[in-house]
Amino acid sequence: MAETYRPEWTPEDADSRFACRVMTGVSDAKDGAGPGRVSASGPKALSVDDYVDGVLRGDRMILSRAITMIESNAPKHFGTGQEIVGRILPHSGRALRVGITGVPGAGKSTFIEALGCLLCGRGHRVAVLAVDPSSSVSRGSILGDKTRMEKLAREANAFIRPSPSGGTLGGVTRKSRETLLLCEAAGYDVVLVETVGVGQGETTVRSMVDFFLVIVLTGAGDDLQGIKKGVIELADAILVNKADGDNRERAMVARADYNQILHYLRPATDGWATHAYACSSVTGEGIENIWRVVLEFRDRMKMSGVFEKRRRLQALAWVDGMVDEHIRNRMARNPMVVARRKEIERRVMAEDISPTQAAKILIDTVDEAMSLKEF
Ligand SMILES: Nc1nc2c(ncn2[C@@H]2O[C@H](COP(=O)(O)OP(=O)(O)O)[C@@H](O)[C@H]2O)c(=O)[nH]1
Ligand SMILES: [Mg+2]
Repeated sequence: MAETYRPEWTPEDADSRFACRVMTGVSDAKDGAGPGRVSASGPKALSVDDYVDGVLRGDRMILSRAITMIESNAPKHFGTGQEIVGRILPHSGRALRVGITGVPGAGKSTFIEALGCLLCGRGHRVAVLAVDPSSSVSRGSILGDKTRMEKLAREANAFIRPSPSGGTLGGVTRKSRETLLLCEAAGYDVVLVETVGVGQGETTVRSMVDFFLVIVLTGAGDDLQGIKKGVIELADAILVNKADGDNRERAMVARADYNQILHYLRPATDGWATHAYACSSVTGEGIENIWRVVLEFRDRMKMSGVFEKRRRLQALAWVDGMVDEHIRNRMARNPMVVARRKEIERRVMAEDISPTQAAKILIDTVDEAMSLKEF
């Protein structure tokens, strides 16, 4: 019974002497973990078949564990994760995918809760995902404030999943995309993807959703400066939130201002004119209307073929992303490349060689490793 396993947080370069090994415990229902909860000794290992069947059945516990597998940075989980994704892929693609961005405090989580509850009430199954490529640096997780979605979290037809933490931008992007596909295979027909309006979040999310919504605020005078023009250009709709109480009038003014600006911008989606709308995520006013806009977008873009074409292009970007990530991981793990990289770092810092020379040396090392099939 001396079975051990290598925990996910074991450093990637740790060899067999790495001290930390975890004993596989004994599952015991009497440990107080309660039904449906993972006991302290850890969950029972599942086969790929178990994962696939569980996800397709809509089993939330298994869906969560499959996502954890996909998010794992441990090389041995990667293969299993990819196998699961490959198997569920034919069952994915059926949800309407909506990305939501906005500066912190704009009301994204509150809006998602209001919209999510509305949609659950209409019989939809709603998955909420978060993408935060900056979290590895800032350690701030946007759905860490899950409490803000208390009502939605209680809905049997809602599934809420925070952002995968750590890893490269490419890694976070792939993991989020694959999580989205798993949710679809599990029967969620609306996927809402939240991202913070900082860093690479918006472009990442734009690359995996059908409709992209930018939530904005009215504020003291600087209404329109607060938001990057580049983000507005990605939007299929601008939503001025917090249009309630004293703020209602100002929200209407901001909406009109945004509409004026949008008039001069190239729309994000061919054949669709991006407009600004107002809502209150607290009173619920305007929430139904924005959903109507999303549905109209879906119907019209499906009719014109733009919807399908965007999805194909996104699939292609996914392929490129996976290859990039794979190559990066290989580089990070290859002993030859790692050793050379350390040496280069020293020499560049000492201005002993130029960045161009340094890059050439490293590239040659990668080429050499590849030809030795060590890569
Ligand atoms: N009055 C009002 N407050 C709101 C509205 N939406 C969000 N808020 C508040 O704004 C704050 C930030 O909201 P949150 O959803 O966490 O923003 P996020 O950072 O974009 O996710 C919270 O205190 C919310 O209660 C709204 O429509 N009206
Ligand atoms: Mg939030």
